[in-house]
Amino acid sequence: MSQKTAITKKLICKRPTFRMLPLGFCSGCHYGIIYRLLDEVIEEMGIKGDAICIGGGGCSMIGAMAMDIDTFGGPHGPGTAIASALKRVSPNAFIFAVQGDGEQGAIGLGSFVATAARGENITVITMNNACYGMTGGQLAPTTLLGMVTPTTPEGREQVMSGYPMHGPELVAPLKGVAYAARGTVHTPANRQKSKKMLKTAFQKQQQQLGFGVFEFLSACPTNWKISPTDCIQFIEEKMLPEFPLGQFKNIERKE
Ligand SMILES: Cc1ncc(C[n+]2csc(CCOP(=O)(O)OP(=O)(O)O)c2C)c(N)n1
Ligand code: SF4
Repeated sequence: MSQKTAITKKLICKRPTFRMLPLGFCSGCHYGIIYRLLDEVIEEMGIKGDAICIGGGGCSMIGAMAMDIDTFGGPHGPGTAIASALKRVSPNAFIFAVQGDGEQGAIGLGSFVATAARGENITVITMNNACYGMTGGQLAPTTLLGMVTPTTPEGREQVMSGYPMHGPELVAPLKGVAYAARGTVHTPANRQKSKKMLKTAFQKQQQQLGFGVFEFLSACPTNWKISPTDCIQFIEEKMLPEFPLGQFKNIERKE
């Protein structure tokens, strides 16, 4: 008689029950994983009925528009201003804006910093792929020094294009900011850590503590022109030294 081995199964994550459309991201893009995390967190927190997502211009918009929640398709740049207005007229709604790093750090920078300084009770999710993804990979404020893009064919150099910008660290010292952090999804362990931080960022809004920002590092194989596997190595070796992971601010109560 064969001996049966008992197998204990532990559910680590399950498929979210809502998503209207399939996601049309390039193969190897991390945006799909990030949206999956957003789906999971929204479902686990039970905020689906109250949530409104503001998408901007850029690839991140593709995922925002495919969520089965209320969405607002804002123009490229002022997503945080739109989110502020929506929160003021619907204070009981759960408002989050999704922005590309290009959008947030360039055309939308004034709005991003002003919204943080005002301490608007909203959450901003940033997708940092170190370039303007949708329009062909041009230089963004987050592009790494030495990184080749169509607008920096010799690689970004500081004298002409400045240093890379760090969104969460930039606004963390402002009094209106309740939460500022960065994560990545390029390994399963980091995916789980990021999920935890994303949930914390969302909880700050529920607790009415003020502005929250959570930045995801994300691969863009199409514009980086390397394979999805090499993208993981690129994040590990090039992005992490420039963009440290973790929480830069996490307040428990307002001053
Ligand atoms: C006002 C305005 N300026 C410029 C554009 C063109 N545009 C569309 S997407 C984009 C860049 C997107 O890059 P990023 O914000 O980093 O988002 P990603 O595509 O990488 O997610 C630009 C410049 C636009 N749609 N509207
Ligand atoms: S262009 Fe880059 S960011 Fe946009 S969907 Fe493709 S891989 Fe993702």
